[in-house]
Amino acid sequence: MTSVLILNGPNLNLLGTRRPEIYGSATLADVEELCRQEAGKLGLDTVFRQSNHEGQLVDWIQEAGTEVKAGRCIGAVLNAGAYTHTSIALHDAIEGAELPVVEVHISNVHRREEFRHHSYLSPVARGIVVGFGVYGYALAINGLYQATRT
Ligand code: CA2
Repeated sequence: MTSVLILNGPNLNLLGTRRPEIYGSATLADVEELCRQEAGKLGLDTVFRQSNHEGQLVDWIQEAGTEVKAGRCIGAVLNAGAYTHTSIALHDAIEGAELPVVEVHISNVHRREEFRHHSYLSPVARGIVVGFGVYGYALAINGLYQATRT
């Protein structure tokens, strides 16, 4: 069965425990379930991961590139958290792996602090979903599916 990778970066394990005014009340486990439901409708398996470590995310992106080339995965939905705004390593990993990525942010980063307005990942992403809460993950899975099927 073909899979979709859902990657979550630093502090997203705290979802639903603090800052509900920004991130809502869903936990990361709720997001995983939402992704499973949405991917299931498209006939896709879900691989759902979170790490607070940049290098771990790089490793997963590289592995996903291999899976895509083997036809076992359509690409990744990536909420890289704060690494979005800092990480040339993640930019290079996505580019190097030729991994189809949809960048997702729960909050509308453009309505927030200036330092959240720039993304190192957007130039190498197939698409971007921001500001729709955790429902953005469902939108991103659908967008990735449409963008990669030919
Ligand atoms: O809006 C998003 O999804 C973000 O990627 C979330 C990141 C933030 O650094 C980005 O600028 C935008 C932060 C994730 C941390 O989430 C927390 C959840 C609950 C309590 C504390 C942090």
